[in-house]
Amino acid sequence: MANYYQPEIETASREQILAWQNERLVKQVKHVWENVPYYRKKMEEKGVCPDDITGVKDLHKLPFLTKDDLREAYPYGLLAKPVSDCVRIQSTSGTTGRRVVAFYTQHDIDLWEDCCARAIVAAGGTKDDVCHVSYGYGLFTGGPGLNGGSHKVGCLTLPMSSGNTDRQLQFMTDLGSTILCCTPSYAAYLAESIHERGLQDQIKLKAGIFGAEAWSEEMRRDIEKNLNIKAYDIYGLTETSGPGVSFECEEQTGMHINEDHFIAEIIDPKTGEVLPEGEKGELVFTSITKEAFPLLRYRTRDICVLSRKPCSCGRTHVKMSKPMGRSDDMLIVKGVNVFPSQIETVLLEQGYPANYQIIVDRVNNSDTLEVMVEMTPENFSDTLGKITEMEKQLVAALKTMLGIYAKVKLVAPKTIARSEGKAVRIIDKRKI
Ligand code: DLL
Repeated sequence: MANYYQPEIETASREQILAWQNERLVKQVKHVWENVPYYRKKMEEKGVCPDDITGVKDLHKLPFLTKDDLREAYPYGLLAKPVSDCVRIQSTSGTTGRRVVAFYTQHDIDLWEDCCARAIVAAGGTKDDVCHVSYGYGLFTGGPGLNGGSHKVGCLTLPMSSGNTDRQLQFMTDLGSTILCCTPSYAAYLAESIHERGLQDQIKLKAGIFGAEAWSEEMRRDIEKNLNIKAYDIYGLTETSGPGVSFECEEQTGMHINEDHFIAEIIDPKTGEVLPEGEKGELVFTSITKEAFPLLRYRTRDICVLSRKPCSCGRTHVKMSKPMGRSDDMLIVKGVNVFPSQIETVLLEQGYPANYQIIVDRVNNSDTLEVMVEMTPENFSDTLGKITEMEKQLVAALKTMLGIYAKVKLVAPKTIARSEGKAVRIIDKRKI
């Protein structure tokens, strides 16, 4: 028998959900029109005003919002409430140029935490659970989001953050953690560490809530087997609050989108045309309850499929498939968003040419990032010590830019194959 955190919402009739969406969308459009000059200008440019939006059927009339808009309006240009009404920011990893800062009122945080609480309850969580949160805390939304959800459910919350595996395992065994929240790659790594240390018998985990990066069904089976748990997917992005935009139920056949807070559309990424249900395309979200940082028709760049097939769990909210890729060149490595342009910026700053290749792989369930770079005729060296020194400098500069370790391999000038068409900059060997 399924458990719900907010049963009347999670199992509401389709008519009820549409009624909520219609009413909230109209209100949200007025809110941004009145409070965000940036939005008003975009709407005026498209010849739309709030009176044109009478419900979800008119959504397609609104302009799209993109990451470029967020960058242009950075930092306060899309804020729809006075700063004095905001109580928190969260942000994505990335350089200043790419950074996304999301703002929250206390009400926004409250609703976000409800969404995360729904995910925890769907994974079997109750107030008797010990919820071990190993997503990063701080600017990243993973830790704070699941932490808040866990409080709402009433679980004993362990705000572990990521890293320090010995400490993770000590708390997990001493306090009897029953639900693990982290990236799937970290879950796989923790599973391996548990087996290496022979701690299997001391682990009480029953469920895991894993997201923030792509993971395959194969990886799910491995984690479930190695940790002896049921592994649930969770999706979200900083722009729309963070984790909890959608989450898996016990059926494990896609993630229910919290449609009382977000309207989802699938569009053709090339033409922007809205696609019918069941077709694969780019996911677009409109947040209809957020006060401080509302998004109208935000293009996520995540490619997926929506399904309204009835779900055996009793939830009525639409399901999205696992994201199957992206319509831009963003890579997610160890849960961190990496743009090839960031890597290129570092290389050019350090005096290297833009002849490079980024190789991403998954070794022992953990992502690896390697950058192969050509030396220039000027800085070329065939002395091992000198090359090692140059590689070290680049590793440090990349770490500063990306926040994660990237292995660097320097090669002789003109070694990397030139392509006749678009340069092949990224080789992603992960099977997803
Ligand atoms: O990753 C929020 C999050 C935290 C989600 C914890 C789930 C758990 P960002 O750092 O802004 O936010 O990255 C958002 O990550 O557009 C997707 O491309 C990817 N992503 C998030 N969840 C999943 C998932 C958080 N379950 C970007 N499967 C999104 C595949 C995911 N990709």
